[in-house]
Amino acid sequence: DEADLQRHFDAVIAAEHRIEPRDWMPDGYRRTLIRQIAQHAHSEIIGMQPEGDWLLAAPSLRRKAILLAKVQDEAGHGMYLYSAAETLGADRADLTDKLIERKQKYSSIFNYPTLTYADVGVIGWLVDGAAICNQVPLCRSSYGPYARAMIRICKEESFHQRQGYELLMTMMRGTPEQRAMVQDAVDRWWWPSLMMFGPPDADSPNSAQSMAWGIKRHSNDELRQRYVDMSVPQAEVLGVTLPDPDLEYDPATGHHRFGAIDWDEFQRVLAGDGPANAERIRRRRAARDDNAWVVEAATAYASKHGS
Ligand code: FAQ
Repeated sequence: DEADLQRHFDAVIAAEHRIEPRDWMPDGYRRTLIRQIAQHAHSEIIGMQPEGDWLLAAPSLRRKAILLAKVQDEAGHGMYLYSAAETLGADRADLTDKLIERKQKYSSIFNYPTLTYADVGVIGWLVDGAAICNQVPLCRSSYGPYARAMIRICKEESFHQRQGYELLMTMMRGTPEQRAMVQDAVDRWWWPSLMMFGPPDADSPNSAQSMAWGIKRHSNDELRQRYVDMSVPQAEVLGVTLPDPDLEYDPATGHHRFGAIDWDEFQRVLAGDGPANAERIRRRRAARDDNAWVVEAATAYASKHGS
């Protein structure tokens, strides 16, 4: 009966084994996973836009080839993640509709515009850096298909991060104008990148249950701290200043203290009022609607020829 199934589920979680699609799971566990995996998939797909904006203006053929490969990887990540959500009974077209109708979220970070080519480098360095910090522990998530998708995604994110850092290193060896461009991009992206980890632990309604289920392995604040500690020495090597006068190493804890995050800004962006929210959703809606004929044709073909 249900109590036996629940006991078995609890024992699998306690033993750090994986839950697989055909296993019994509590409704809340399924709902939480669909919510998080869908949000993650939507982030990858919407996340193609800020960098995609530079595909036609990349400064060289080499940079264009690199950027094209990275943006295509992001599409691939979205696909693995939608597949993982489908193993839980979700429907990909329905998830896309929920994104467009703003019933499901995507990461706040992709609601900021990319003003110069340095932004492409900073997205690789900081945004992919934050994504790795958050996602490496998800490779040990209790739900098998999600954990396995994360392994491949993290390998690709590590490469993305290095390409961003390399791009910035190249610009920092360039003209004073190029160095200023890098610093300006860092100034605009640093604080939003800290918000990627989610609200402070005390205001994070989902963390405790998600950690008890082994979906999340660390709290939002723990991962944010790890990211700050990781980024400070990288900023020094690059020769940029992180825009936080309170950022300071604390020898007593071995961690960097940092200034107060503007959580009002975070809430505004989540509510749909960030600099690029409307544009991101408008384009995603247009992509769905303009390409509906492809879906119709493929569906008709599959029903005639069997799939
Ligand atoms: N933006 O209770 P919590 C990438 C929502 S990386 C928007 O703490 P939870 C790679 C949260 O969903 C970015 N919403 O929630 C890339 C919840 O709302 P809900 C994607 C946020 O789930 C790089 C509410 O606030 N990565 O795409 C944000 O326990 C470059 C309360 O928060 C992932 O999604 C935010 N920043 O923890 C692509 C990683 N933070 O659903 C292209 C997987 C929180 O109740 C270019 N996700 N919210 O209505 C996670 O690890 C978790 O879901 C957290 C949030 C840590 C994001």
